[in-house]
Amino acid sequence: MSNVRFKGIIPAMITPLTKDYKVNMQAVKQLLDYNYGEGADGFYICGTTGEGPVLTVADRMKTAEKVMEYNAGRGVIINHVAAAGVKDAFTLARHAREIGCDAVSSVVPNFYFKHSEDEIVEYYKALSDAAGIPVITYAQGLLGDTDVVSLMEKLMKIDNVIGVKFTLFNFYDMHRIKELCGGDINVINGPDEMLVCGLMMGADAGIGSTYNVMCREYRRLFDAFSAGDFETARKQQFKVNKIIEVIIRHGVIRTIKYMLSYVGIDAGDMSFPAATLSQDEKRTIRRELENLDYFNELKR
Ligand code: MN9
Repeated sequence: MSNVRFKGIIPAMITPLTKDYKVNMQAVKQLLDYNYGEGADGFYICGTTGEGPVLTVADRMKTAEKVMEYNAGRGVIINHVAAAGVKDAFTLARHAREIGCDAVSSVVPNFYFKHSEDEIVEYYKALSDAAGIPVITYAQGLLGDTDVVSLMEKLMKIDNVIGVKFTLFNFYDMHRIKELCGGDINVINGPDEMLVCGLMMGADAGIGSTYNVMCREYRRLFDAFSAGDFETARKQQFKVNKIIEVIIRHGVIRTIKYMLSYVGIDAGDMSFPAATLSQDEKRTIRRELENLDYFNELKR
């Protein structure tokens, strides 16, 4: 079977929270329904965007279970399981298999200590053993100065490891990774603001935070690219980037959560101790989005 299992547009699901920071399952369901309606191919859950590493293991399991139930086979579910304690990550990985997730994913260990290339390889071996389902590794800032191409070459030798979510900004490296295993490697673009670059350099799919609120636009981008219509793909990228600028300026997760209220989804605030958006900030965001003509389009 090909390693390239995941293609298309996969929102990195934000995790809706109630006022007392419990996961709001009703809003999880709404979020899935909404994004499938906008053309999503599946979801990446409990990642950075989903605040996974700051939720309790119990909350992560419950969220994953509910996602699997509501998803009802409509798309793929990749469950990010990294935790500060590796035992928790392995527990979450086993659980992901039990509930039928399509894959697990994990940033490199650890959130506090820098590990050598060999140690990172050992981690993914143990994770793959625990998971027993496909594993998407993760190239991002925690890698520090580790050579990502040589690391990926080693990781791809591990059973179950099928690819990488690439959230670095060196697309030359991305392409060198895509050339590994004769191209039989699932490379997934991380930076939403450069999805078109990632696709051009060989990415098979995109996983992104801002897809939660602009899935339809990314769908168009991806479909245009797949049809060889690079000019339309580029225009779509420039269109979403105007919104991304607003989102980044006001804080990615909190702004996306706020924007979801436009489509009737109460995603709440970011986990404590992140500050909630003030009424003033909300007004500013709304004004900035209205200036881009996006607000009305989003609401439809
Ligand atoms: O999942 C996200 N990266 C991280 C990918 O969370 C580290 C991106 O979607 C960014 O949030 C986005 C905005 O910079 O590109």
